[in-house]
Amino acid sequence: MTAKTRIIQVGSYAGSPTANDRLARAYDIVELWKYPDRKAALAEHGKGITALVTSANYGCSAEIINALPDLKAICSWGVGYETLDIKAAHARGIQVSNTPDVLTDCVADLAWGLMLAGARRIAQGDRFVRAGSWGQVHGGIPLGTRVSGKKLGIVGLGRIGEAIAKRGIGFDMDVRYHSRRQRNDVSYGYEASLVDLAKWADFLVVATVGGPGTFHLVNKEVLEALGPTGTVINIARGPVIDEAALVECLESGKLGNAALDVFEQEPKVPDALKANEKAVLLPHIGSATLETRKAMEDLMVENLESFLKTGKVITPVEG
Ligand code: 8YV
Repeated sequence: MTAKTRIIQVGSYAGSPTANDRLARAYDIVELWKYPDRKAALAEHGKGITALVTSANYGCSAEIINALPDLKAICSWGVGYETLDIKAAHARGIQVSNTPDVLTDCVADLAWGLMLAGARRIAQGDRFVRAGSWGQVHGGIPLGTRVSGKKLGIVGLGRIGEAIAKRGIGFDMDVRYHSRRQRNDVSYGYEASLVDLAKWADFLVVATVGGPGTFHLVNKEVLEALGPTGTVINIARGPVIDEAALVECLESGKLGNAALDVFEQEPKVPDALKANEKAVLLPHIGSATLETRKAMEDLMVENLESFLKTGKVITPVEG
């Protein structure tokens, strides 16, 4: 029997029911999260290790990369990679893979769930019924806002942004977007200024990448431009929105509603948001369906296997 290949696993795949067992069956895993002193663990077990698996939330820092002299591939579970030090990896010729495409539809669906939940007060209505507050009169919570036929602004027209735009057309919405560059392969209206997009839009969906380049891109000025009848939806990364400004705008009535799957300091959610009926709050579940989590796991493992067999990952992160 040949010995199993030793790989490093940065964190436990709690959000992917079979990934830990599947990896453990096929590989000799160094379970990095179990060591209180990661540096010492890497020094003791890292030599000769060529592949590492991680996720969008655990990331892979330059500290880990530098502690692994033989590392050649980092295979991550998740599409976002702002937590992985791509520069440090590429400087050493280390390939990095993520899991694009397989989660696009489910994340776009959740953006829709949030949009409808915020506008039509679905979460608030559910709380109202559970609290036993519903009397005989129809309704009993404040009126919501129509979604169909409204103006949908999308921040970042990548794979997920485009899937959200497509769904907007199904809701007879007028769709425009803002991104660094205008795309010439789509017919949606382009706004070079995010403030102008927010002024125009009824619903502003944040679908851009995270990281320093988009930190607080949606600031007070953008939220105020969206205005008292506007709703901001975020399925991207928490830090893209200035959360303090968001709380202030919701409380002062300068912004209508917020529907959020991501937060600046997950899993911490500001009490002011929890207390606000105009906010819908979810625990980062954009990709959290059985089908998508399985597909993410498969693609992460396929990248790893491909690297070990052919020396090349399948879905490399460029850049
Ligand atoms: C994960 C994600 O749900 O793919 C990503 O970048 O953010 C999500 O798919 C997340 O990493 C879990 O916390």
